[in-house]
Amino acid sequence: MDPSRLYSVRMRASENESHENGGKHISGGELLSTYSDLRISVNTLLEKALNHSRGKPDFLQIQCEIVNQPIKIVNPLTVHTNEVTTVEEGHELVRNLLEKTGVPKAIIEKAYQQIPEYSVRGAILIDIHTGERVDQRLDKGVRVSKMDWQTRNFKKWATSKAVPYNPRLKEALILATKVCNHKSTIAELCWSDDPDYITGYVASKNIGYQRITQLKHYGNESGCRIFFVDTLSDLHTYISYLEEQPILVQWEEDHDT
Ligand code: PML
Ligand code: MG
Ligand code: MG
Ligand code: MG
Repeated sequence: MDPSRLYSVRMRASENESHENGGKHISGGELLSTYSDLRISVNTLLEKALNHSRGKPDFLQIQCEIVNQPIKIVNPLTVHTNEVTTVEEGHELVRNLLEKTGVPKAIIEKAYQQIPEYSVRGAILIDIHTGERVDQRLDKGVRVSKMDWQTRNFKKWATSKAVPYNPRLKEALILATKVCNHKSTIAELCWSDDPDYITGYVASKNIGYQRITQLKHYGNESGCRIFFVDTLSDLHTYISYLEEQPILVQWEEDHDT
């Protein structure tokens, strides 16, 4: 990849009108591409939008934009898969892991009480001291963007760690790695809004990317993505890191801890 000419390629798809007109979110996707790979890259995201378990989109947008800022290279978070036998056991583990990252118990419970109220496309930001949502982005939330992981390096990493070449894991791990790389992020909690995918995760710089095999029941289309943040002196700078700072995840064996 020639890092001097990378394009950010973004896709979003919805049903019953566009997202801003109240349509149902179907799919979103992000990648970084060279100019010569743009056709393939656009096609990858087009395929993702057209074959989706949440439905067939009637609004679909793919946008390509040159990246002008310098790209930061980041080592992937370490991955661990926790097998659980019930959704309840899954959420018990979420609570334990979040506490380990430094989110107080009371704030975890407050966040859980708020989850059913959210129907947000992106992520919501919760302050770990007050338990209040601080992003002010309503139903849009914050969309983490401008990030990727070159296929060859991802495959090398996956083989070495005996992790499956799961594109979903890859996308989520890229996002979690970017989010947890910022010092104001204490932890991320996520599970998919896709009815056919029930594995989710808790991630932080210290505990890594902890997959949990059941965080909802099949058929459920409610997802969750929360970033627990330490008091942000500058919300604008934090959100602009998430949306604008280009990140390439790259596994360097010697930097692996
Ligand atoms: C999503 O599908 O939007 C999130 C998937 C999170 C879990 C991915 C994994 O580690 O399997
Ligand atoms: Mg998505
Ligand atoms: Mg790629
Ligand atoms: Mg989804």
